[in-house]
Formats: sequence, structure tokens, C-alpha cells
Amino acid sequence: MAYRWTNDLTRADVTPRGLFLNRRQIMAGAGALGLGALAGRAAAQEALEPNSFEEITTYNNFYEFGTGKADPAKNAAALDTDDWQVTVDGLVDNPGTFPLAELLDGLAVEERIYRLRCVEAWSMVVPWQGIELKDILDRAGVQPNARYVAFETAVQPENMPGVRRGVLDFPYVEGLRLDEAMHPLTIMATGLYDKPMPKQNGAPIRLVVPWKYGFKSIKSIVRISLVEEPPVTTWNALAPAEYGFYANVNPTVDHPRWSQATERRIGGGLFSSRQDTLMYNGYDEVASLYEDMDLKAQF
Ligand SMILES: Nc1nc2c(c(=O)[nH]1)N[C@H]1C(S)=C(S)[C@@H](COP(=O)(O)O)O[C@H]1N2
Ligand SMILES: [Mo]
Repeated sequence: MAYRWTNDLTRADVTPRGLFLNRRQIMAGAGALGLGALAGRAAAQEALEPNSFEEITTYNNFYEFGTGKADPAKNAAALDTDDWQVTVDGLVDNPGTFPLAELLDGLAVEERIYRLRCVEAWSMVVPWQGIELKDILDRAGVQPNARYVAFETAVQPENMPGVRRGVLDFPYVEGLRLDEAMHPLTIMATGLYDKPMPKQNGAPIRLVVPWKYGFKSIKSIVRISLVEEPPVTTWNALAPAEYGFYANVNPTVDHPRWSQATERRIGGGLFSSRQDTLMYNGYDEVASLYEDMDLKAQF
């Protein structure tokens, strides 16, 4: 079944409150069309408050620039994004090292307003601009024996204090199963709030997989490799009992040291409170990818 994903959070979520359709209008419209799922989405949408540009760019995890939440905003200006190149290799028909503009040339850039749920139990809502990873992989020509996609972040020791201090084993690496990588929700984001990607958020191009914990959404990518075996991933290699390869957001599987049942939405002002964490971070359309898995064992 070919389907093109549509935003559940719409531009209305980042426009002034007065311009929102109210819930009754959305529900009435959905009801008239017999679209129960749409009505459900409208309910979820109404509860959402997008985070400000300021919040999204000052509270970050990017250990190459330090482990504090304010460190990336302070230090990532040093990231050198000039003449960025991305290598696409492994089990593809068209491998190569491409200037970013060439890698993305002619591919559709879309806005995707997604919840971002960190494994540390905080969350945000981010209006990304990006390209479906599938579009990039289709052009690379994925070979039939490829089963996983591996990603690698740039390493610039002279520009990255966290790399110089060795706070993790760099380069930061991540991976997805091929069907996850090809899912229409999975994007390579190149901007947010209609601005080029801020350096602290992973300029010039980073992965966004909204139904997985944030650590899967690897930043400042320089390599995409199609491989046959499950790739090594940074947090899983560091602490396999705490961070799984799949890392699907799941309120019923706790981190060994804290509950994953609820999360703290960054900002939120008057409505700031802990809220329930949703299975797959609310993106139920991915459930069919995991039908045959024991989600407690393969977390
Ligand atoms: N290269 C790299 N990518 C990374 C990280 C990192 O430390 N290094 N942190 C991850 C984690 S834990 C999260 S929650 C998200 C945070 O993305 P944001 O700062 O844009 O909100 O980036 C992910 N991608
Ligand atoms: Mo995270």
C-alpha cells in the first residue's frame, strides 16, 4: 500500500492561538467524514503546544559539544559546516561522496511537526523541515541484501570540546532497520521553523525518527551506509541494558533507573506539567513494523 504521510500537527500549531480551529470544529469535520482516527488526531493535536525557537535551540543534547543542556548552544557555533559532504556507501547501486546540495537535489522538502521524546523523560514539539529518508535511499539504489542503515556524525576534534574530552566513543553512530528507515515518518531534517538547521540541533542535516527516543535521531551526518548486519549504535554499545537498538518510545518499559510512563514537556508555561508518554510517542502507524516482536525483550 503506497501512502504519503500527512502531518498530524499542522501549521496551526505554530500560528497564534486565535487562528486555531477549535476542537469542536475539528471533531465535527472529522465526524462528518466518518474519520474516527482523524478525530483522535485532532484531540492529540489540540493538547499540543509547539516549543519556541528559543526553547528548541537552547536545551539540547549534542555530546560532541558538551554534556550540559546549554553546552551545544554555547559551543556548536564552532562546528564547520562549509562544503558539507555526505558519503553514501555499502549495499547501494550508486555509492559516492556527495556535496549536500547534490545529495538532496530535486527531492521534496516538507514540514513535519513532530513530538521529540528524549530517553531522559523530557519532550518538545519541533516544526522540522526535511526530506523523507526513503527518497534519498531510493536514489542511492538499495540492494536486495541490505537490511539495516548505519549513520555517522562528523568528528571535528578542534571544534568539538566533548570529542577532545572523550565524553563518549566518537564518532556518534546510529542505525535503523531498513523498513524503519523507509517509513514515511522518517526524515532527514535540514531546518526548523523555516530556518536552516541550527548547529546545536545538528546542522546541516540530521535524522529525525519521531516514534523513537531522541538518541536515535543522530545529528550532523556525514555517512549513510547500507549494511546486512545490525550496526553498532553509540548508546546501545555503551550501556546495552539501558538503551536498546530499537529504542521505540514505550511507556510500559521503564529505564532501569527511571520510569518512562510520563514525561516533562519543556516550556509549556501555564500548562507545564508531567504528561503521559504515548506508545510509539503517539505515532501508532508504526505498530505494524513490530507486530512479531516482544517489545520488553527487544526494547
Ligand atoms: N551526534 C549526536 N547526535 C545526537 C546526540 C548527540 O549527543 N550527538 N544526542 C541525541 C539525543 S540524546 C537527543 S534527545 C537528540 C536531541 O536533539 P535536539 O537537541 O535537536 O533536541 O539528539 C540526538 N542526536
Ligand atoms: Mo535524548
